[in-house]
Amino acid sequence: MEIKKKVSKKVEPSPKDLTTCDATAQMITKARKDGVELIFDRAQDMKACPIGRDSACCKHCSMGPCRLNSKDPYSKVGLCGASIDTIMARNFGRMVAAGSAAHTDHGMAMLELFRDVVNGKISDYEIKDVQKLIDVAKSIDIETTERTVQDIANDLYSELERTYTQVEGEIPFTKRVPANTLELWRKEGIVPRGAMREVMEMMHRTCIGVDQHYENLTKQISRTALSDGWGGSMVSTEISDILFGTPSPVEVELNMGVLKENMVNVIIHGHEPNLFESMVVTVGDPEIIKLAKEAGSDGINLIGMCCSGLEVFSRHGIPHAGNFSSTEAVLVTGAVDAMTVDIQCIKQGLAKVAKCYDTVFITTNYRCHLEDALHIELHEHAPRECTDEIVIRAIARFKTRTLPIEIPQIVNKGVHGFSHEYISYMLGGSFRGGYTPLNENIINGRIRGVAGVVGCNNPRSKQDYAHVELVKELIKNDILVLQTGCSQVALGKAGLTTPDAAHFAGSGLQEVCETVGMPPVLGLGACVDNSRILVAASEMVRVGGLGNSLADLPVAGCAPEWMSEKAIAIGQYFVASGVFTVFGVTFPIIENTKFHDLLFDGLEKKGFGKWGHAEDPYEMARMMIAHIDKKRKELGIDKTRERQLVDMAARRDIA
Ligand code: SF4
Ligand code: MSK
Repeated sequence: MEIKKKVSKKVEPSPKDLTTCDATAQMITKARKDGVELIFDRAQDMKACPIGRDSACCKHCSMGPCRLNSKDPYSKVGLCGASIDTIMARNFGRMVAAGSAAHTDHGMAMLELFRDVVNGKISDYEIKDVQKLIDVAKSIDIETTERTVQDIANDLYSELERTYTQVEGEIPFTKRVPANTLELWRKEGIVPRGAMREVMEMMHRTCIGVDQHYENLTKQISRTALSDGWGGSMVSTEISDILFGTPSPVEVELNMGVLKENMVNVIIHGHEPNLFESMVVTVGDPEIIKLAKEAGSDGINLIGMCCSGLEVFSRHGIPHAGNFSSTEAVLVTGAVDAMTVDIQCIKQGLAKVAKCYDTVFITTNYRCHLEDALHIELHEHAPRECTDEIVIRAIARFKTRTLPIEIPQIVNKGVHGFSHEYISYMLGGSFRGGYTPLNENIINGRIRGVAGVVGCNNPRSKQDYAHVELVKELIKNDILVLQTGCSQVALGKAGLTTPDAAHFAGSGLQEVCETVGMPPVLGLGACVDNSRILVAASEMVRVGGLGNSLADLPVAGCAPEWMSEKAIAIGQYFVASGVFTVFGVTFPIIENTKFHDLLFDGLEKKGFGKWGHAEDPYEMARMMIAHIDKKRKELGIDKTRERQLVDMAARRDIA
C-alpha cells in the first residue's frame, strides 16, 4: 500500500462530524489508520477561496483576473469596467452553460445510441419499452396509429434531434409545458431553440465586452437552463426508458454492506446507463461466472454508486453502495476488485485511493480519461469487449488479494423507481390512472404540497445530514417528497424510502401513503431524471384545480448539499419553470446586490419561481413550507377542508 497522506499538525475532526453515514465514518477512520487521504481531509486542508466562493472574481480575459471586494461589492469594478452584477451574472451563466452541456451531451449520447439501435447498426441493445416509445411520440404529436415501431422510432429520433441542433423555433418538449408557463417564456423571449445554440450563445455573451447587463444575461441563463430541463435532460430520461425500460418500484439494498468479501466486487459509478446495462449481461454469462468461481469466489457481485447506480437500481434491483461523498471511502474497504467509471462526478482522487488498495480503476468513455486510470473504452457496437475485460481484470485482482478487508456491516432497504408514469398508475390504478387523486389530496389538505429534494453531497457540509433532516421535516408537515440523485441515496440509507416510513409523516400524508402503500419519499432516478419531476408537475397543472401554470402549484425544490454546476443548471430550470428552489451549503452570489435581488425576488415578480438559500436544513424546510402555504392561500385552499364521507347513493352518482 502506498502511503499518500501528508502529516498534519491539525487536530482531525471526528468522522462523526464529517458524515452521518456510519459506513463512511468507519472508512474515514480506517483511511486515517492506513494513511490514505480522502476528500474529507482535503476539505479540511484547503478552505474555499472567499472571493471565488462569492463569485466576485473574473478571469474572462488576460487583463485580469480581476478580484472585487465581496464585503463592499460596489467599491470596485474590473479593468474593463465590469460591475459586480455583470461579473456574478457572467460566472453564473457559465455555470449554467457547463451544467446544461453536461446533461445535454449525456442526452445526445443516448439519442445517438437510440438512432443506431433503430437503424440496426447496434445490436447489443434494443427497444425494451415500446409503450413508452409510443407515449413519448404522441406527446410531441408524432402519428402512432397503424405505424410500425421502426417508423415511429425513426420519426422520434428526427424530431428529438432538433432538441440539440435546431437554430430557430422551439424545442419539441415545449409541447409538454403548461400553456400559461409557455406563454410567459414566449413573452420574455426565453423559449429554448436548441441546446447547442443556447450553450453557444451563453458562452458568447459572457465573453469580455459582450453582454454586460445582468438582467439581459439572466434571460439567456434561463433559456440555456430550460434547454437542459425540457431538452437534453428530458431526452436522456425518455430515451433511456425506451431503450432500457421505464422504472417501476422495487425493493433494493443500499450501503457499503452490499459488498461481499467472498465475491468479486465490481462497482460502476458515473451516469450513462449503457455501460451498466452491458455489465449486467456480462456478469450473467455462465462462462464469466465459471471464471469467477474457478478463482475461488462465490460469484460476481455487481454494485452501483452515484447516479449510474440509480439508473439500474430499479431496472434490475442491483444494490447501491453509496453517494458522491462515499466513492473514495468505499475503496478503503479493500473489497472492491474493480471500480469502473464513465462520465460526471468522477473524482480524480479516486485513482490514487484505488492504487492504495490495489483496486483496478477503469475509465470507459472517450470523454473522460483520468491520469493513473486504466482506460478500456466502451464501444456500443461491441460493448461486451469492454465489460468482459473489466470483469476478467476484477477476477484477477480477487485472486491476488493480499490486503486486509473491512466491510462495514450496514445494509439498508428501500423501495425506489417511481417514474412519473408509475406515480400516475399507483395513484389511480390501471383503470383510473392519473394525477387526480394527488391533486384532490392536495386540495383537501391531506397533502400540503410537493417538494423535490435532489442533488449531491458536498464535503464542506456534513454528508447526508441536511438531506435527511430536511426531508424528515417536510414529510412531518404532510409534504410529499420526490427525489433524484445522491439525495435519494441519503434517504435510502436513512430508511425513509420504504412504505413503513409513512409513520414519520404527518397524519394526512401518512393516511395517503398507507392507502396507496407508498413511501412518503419517492425516488425518481438519477440527477438527469429531474425532468420526471417537471413532467409530473405539468400533469398536476393539466389535471386542474391547482392553478394554470407551474408557478401556481404548491410545490418547492431544494438541493441541500449541492456541489456540481449541473445542480445550478437544474436549479435555474426549476426557477425559470416557476418553482421556488432553495440551495444549501453556499450560493455563488453576493447578497444585497442587484443580481441577487433579481434571482431571489425579481424573477418571482415576473411570474417565474425564485431562488432561496439557507445552510440549516430546518430553515430550508421553514422557507419551503412557507412558500407552499403562500401558494395554497393564493389558490384558496389554505383552509383544510372537512373530509366528506361518501355514502352509497353518492358513490352510485360518481360511477
Ligand atoms: Fe477583468 Fe473585465 Fe477581463 Fe473580467 S473581462 S478579467 S473583469 S478586465
Ligand atoms: S451524481 S451531480 S453528485 S446528484 Fe448525479 Fe450525485 Fe450531484 Fe453528481
